[in-house]
Amino acid sequence: MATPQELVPQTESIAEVYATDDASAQSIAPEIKARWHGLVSQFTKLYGHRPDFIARSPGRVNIIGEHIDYSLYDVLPTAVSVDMIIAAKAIPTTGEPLVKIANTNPQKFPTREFTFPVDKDVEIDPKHHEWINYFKAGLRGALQFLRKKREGSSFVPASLELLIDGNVPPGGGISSSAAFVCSSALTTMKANKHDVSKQELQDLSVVSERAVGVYSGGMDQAASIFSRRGYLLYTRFFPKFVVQHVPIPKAEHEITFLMAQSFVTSNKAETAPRHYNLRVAECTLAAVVLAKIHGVTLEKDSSSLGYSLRNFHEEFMRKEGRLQDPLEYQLDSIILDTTERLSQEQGYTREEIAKLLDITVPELESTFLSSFPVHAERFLLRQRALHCFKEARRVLDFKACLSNTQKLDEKHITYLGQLLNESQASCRTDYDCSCPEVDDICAIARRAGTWGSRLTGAGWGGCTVHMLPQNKVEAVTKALREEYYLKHFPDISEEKLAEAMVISKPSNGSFLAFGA
Ligand code: NG1
Ligand code: MG
Repeated sequence: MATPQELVPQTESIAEVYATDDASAQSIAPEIKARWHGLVSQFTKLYGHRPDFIARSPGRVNIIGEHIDYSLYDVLPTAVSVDMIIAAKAIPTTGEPLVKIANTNPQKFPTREFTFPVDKDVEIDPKHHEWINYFKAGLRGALQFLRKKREGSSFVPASLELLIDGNVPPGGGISSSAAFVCSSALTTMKANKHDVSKQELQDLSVVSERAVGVYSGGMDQAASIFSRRGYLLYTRFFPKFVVQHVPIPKAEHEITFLMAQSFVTSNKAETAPRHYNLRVAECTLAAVVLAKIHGVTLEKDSSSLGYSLRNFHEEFMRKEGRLQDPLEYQLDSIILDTTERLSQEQGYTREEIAKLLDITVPELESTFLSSFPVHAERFLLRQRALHCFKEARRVLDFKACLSNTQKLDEKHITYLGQLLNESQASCRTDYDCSCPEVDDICAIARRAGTWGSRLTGAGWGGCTVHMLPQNKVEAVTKALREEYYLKHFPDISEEKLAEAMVISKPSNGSFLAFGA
């Protein structure tokens, strides 16, 4: 049986690779190495000297477990090979620290310079959406961490010269934002001589990314930081954060994951009050309403609004004396119970929720709906909670199927594909986070031979992921090309088409590179 590596030690440091050391340099995929070398020579041309190091963090694809990380349920993503690499040189600061930040694509991402105060937070204006905001988010989080660590001694952050190169499509559902924030925080740490552990980088990157205005969970950062080449990353958030590397067993026909962009861009910063952040609020409200119905008290947890469905789950099962039961059975009971208790298909108004919680509407708003703007008349607690519990169950089933066998047979594979398809159906109906284009892509891909097809990431556009046999890749990409891309975007260039569909190989997470 393939044995997944047990928990990654919380203190494990970020990997460091050296151009002069064959063994460590070999652990890196050739396409990443080529970009790393190119970036060093461009940096040297731009600033007149070589960078000290390169910090790198990749994008991610979520295989299964959508929109449940902020409810603190387990997810199963992995890093992809597209990434953000930052060449950096630390310069001793005189006066206020100065950041010079350039991009290898200056037309799209113009060069900027800014200073920031030594002892106050770096300012970010989420309303003024600028590419360097994500760098500032990582910088701010890392500096908060370093200030705390060096309390008592006077800490003057280094000034920075930076050159950034990214090939994760922005707004494309594979988390360019986490790649950017994690690599920025890592850059700041290294430039200020702190050897950050993976766990530290995870904690501060999640908080940093919220500074940009989205109340996300921790999945993207975990995948970007902890993933290992060739493995999926089973990520647990409750009761505390742990990860496990899960190998994909052999199968008769080699299993391939294909990512296909919809090219429908959902700008989260803008749509969050009706989409992403509203879902976070709905899940939180479902958790507190269910807790109230069952007479259990929730302690605050690490989710963005402090009360999660996973936390309710735990307390409910504790009350029932069922914490020893397998999680799968616990979830089954909770699904049945929720179907009965949260019966309003049409959703719940603020007044109705306040009444259920025995509080006033202003109290409800100040406790749960004031950290960020939420635009909604009705909150679909039933549908959101049911999606969450059922999706959590599918993650457990998917992982069990991978872990319990050495070789996947036809039956296993059909089952895995079915879980992916059920996840998509639930995202479309109960969670309402798909869109017609994504549904169309999934239908075309299935007809052409995928085992399972679904959206990946936040949805409302973005990216899709497909599980298929290697020998069907050609048929599926051809069908998507003809029936989706050329139909929706008749003027699409060959270059853009090549970017649209990518075979996603589970890749390595963040690392620092030296030399070249
Ligand atoms: P995207 O928008 O694809 O980066 C978001 C969240 C995740 C997770 C997924 C849905 C951020 C940074 N990430 O991903 O935490 O909730 O949606 O599963 O907002
Ligand atoms: Mg993102």
